[in-house]
Amino acid sequence: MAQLTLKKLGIAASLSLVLVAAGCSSSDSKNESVEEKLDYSITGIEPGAGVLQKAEKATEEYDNLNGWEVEASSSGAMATALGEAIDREKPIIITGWTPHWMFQKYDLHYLEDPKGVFGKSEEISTIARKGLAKDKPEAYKILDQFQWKTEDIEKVMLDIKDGKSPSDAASAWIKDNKDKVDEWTKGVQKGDGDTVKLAYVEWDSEVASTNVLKQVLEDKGFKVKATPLDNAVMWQAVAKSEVDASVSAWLPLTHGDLYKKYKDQLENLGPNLEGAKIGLVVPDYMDIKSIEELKPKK
Ligand code: PBE
Repeated sequence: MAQLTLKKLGIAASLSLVLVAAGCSSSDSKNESVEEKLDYSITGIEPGAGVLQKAEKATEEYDNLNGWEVEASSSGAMATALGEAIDREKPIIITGWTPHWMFQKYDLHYLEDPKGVFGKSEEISTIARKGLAKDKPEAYKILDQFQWKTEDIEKVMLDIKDGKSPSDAASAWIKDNKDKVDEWTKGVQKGDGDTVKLAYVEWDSEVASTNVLKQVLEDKGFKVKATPLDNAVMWQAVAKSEVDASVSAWLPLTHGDLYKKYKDQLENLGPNLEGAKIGLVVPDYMDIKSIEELKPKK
């Protein structure tokens, strides 16, 4: 009797093991397509970001993205999701951009975009309120002369990612790049405690650039107030002269709509960084090259 019970239990136990194993393999099946594993979803960032809006446009313009969703979140949450996916070699598609530390930390590539929804090459531009050149000519000169390269900004971004505070990362870069900073401040008289108001959005690239510029201005004797805003509000703040300037304007495409709306109410000082880019980005272990390869939702 006792033996029988044990035997029964044994059967029950092995049966449930089989069931558990079957359950596992059906939810984590090798047969599941990449699209199913992704749940037809693209990991996005802040709703106000140009790249997020373009990703939404892509789901409309590419027939093969029928049924796909772009999940808005934040730049930080996107970076965490990317890191976790990479740790487990899981598929993920993010809304990405260059310059960004993620390309130095991980092996990633942009998905080809044959329809050109994400544009080609972008520039990060400096925009200023009307009248700044007259009101604060020395600060204006620094803003106008500020320009650097992808490797410069990525160095600052990577330091921040690796734990430095944005202001420590900015001072370290400034210390190592005196020649570049000298170019930006060439011919500039000392600011006499004038306050310069900068607006930016808390994207990793803009945190880096704004912190560097803030310190360069402070080193020249200006007081700087840097205010993080939502993207559309940042553009509006410059247009309405509520702030003096921003180095976070992505053109021609990423913030093209905002530029069109406000271009007569502000001044475009031109690119501070060339060769920027936005698009859909995947880890290299995902065997996919183009947006067009993705399958629509069944
Ligand atoms: N970004 C970073 C911004 C511009 C800078 C690509 C996330 C955007 O998409 O609007």
